[in-house]
Amino acid sequence: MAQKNRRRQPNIDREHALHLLREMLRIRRFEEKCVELYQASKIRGFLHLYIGEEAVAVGGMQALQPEDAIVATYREHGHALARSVPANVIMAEMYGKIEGCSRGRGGSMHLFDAATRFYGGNAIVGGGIPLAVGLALADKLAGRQRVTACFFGEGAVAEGEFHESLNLAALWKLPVLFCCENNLYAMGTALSRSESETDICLKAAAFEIPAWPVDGMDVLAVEDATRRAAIAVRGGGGPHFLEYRTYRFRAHSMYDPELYRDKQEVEEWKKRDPIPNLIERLKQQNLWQEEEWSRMEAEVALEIGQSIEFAEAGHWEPVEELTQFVYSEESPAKAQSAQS
Ligand SMILES: Cc1ncc(C[n+]2csc(CCOP(=O)(O)OP(=O)(O)O)c2C)c(N)n1
Ligand SMILES: [Mg+2]
Repeated sequence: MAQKNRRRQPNIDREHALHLLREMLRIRRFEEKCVELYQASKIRGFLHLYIGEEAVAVGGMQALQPEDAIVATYREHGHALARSVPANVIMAEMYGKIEGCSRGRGGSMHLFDAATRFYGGNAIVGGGIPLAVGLALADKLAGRQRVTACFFGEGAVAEGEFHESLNLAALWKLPVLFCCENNLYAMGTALSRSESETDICLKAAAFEIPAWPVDGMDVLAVEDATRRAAIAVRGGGGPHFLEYRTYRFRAHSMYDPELYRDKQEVEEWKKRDPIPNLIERLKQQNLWQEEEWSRMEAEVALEIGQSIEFAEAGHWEPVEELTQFVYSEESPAKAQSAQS
C-alpha cells in the first residue's frame, strides 16, 4: 500500500535546484543574523521571522516576471530577498537608516522597492489584499498582461476585506494571484479556533476562483504550482488562488512564549525543513556534491556581512526632515490656486 502512495519524483535540473537552495539559504541566514542584531538592539521594533517557510517565497518568485507586482505581509524579508531587493537596502531598512529601501521609515514590516515592483511589507492583516486587487485592476484597465501576486497568511481569511477583495477580483476577472501562506496559526490562534470552515481553498472556490493546495515545504512543488497558476492568470484566466501549507519554525515575533502549540508539533514540522529536504532530493538523484554546501554558505555569509557593513555605515534621517513625504506642505486647494 505504502508503495502505491509514493509520489514519483521528477528529474531535477541541478543548476536550478542549486539556485533555489541558495535563495532559501540566503533567507535563513539573513534572518538568523537579524535575531542576533535584534538582541544587540541594532534592529528594533517588531521582527517576524519567515524561517521554515522559505520554500514558499523562493518557489513562488520563480514563476513571476520582472513586470509583475508583489504584495506581501509583515513577514516579508524572504519575499523581498527572493524578489532581488538587494540585501544591503533591506538590512539598512531593518536598522532604520536612510539608505534603507523605505528610507528607514518602515523597518522590518514595511519593506518597499519600486524598482522590483515590491509593494510591501503591510502590517495590517489582510491589508495587502485590496492593494493587490487595485494593482491588478489598473493592469486590466490599461490592457497590460501582468500578474499581481499577493502573499498573505491564513489569518487574513477572517478579515472582511479578504472576502470583498476576492469577490471583486472574480467578478471583474482581474489578473491577481492570491498566495495564502497557511502556517496554521495567526499569532497564537490556531485556524480551527477561528474558522468554522478550515479548508481555505473552499473559501476561494465560493467566489468561483480556481484554488488548490500546495506542499509549501517543497520548493519544487511550490514553483510548479505557482507557475501553472501564474500562466493561467497572465493568459486572462482571471484570479487564481494557492494555499501553501507551511509552518513557521520560530515564534510569531520576537516576544512569544509559544504556549499555543506543542513542542512535538514543531519538531515534526522541522523534519520537513525545505532546505535539507531539497539537498536530500539532490542526493537521491546523484546531483549533490558535498563541497557545494560550504561554498554556498561562504557566499551567503559574505553577502550578509556586507549588508551589515552597509547598514552600520548608514545614516539616521535628520529629525527636521521627518515630516517630509508625510504631510503635504500645502493643501491641494492652495497649490491649485497658486498655479492659476
Ligand atoms: C487588522 C489587524 N488585526 C490584528 C493585527 C494583529 N496581528 C498581527 S499578526 C497577526 C496574525 C496574522 O496571522 P496570519 O495572517 O496567519 O499570518 P502569519 O503571522 O501566520 O504569517 C495579528 C492578528 C493586525 N496586524 N492587523
Ligand atoms: Mg498564519
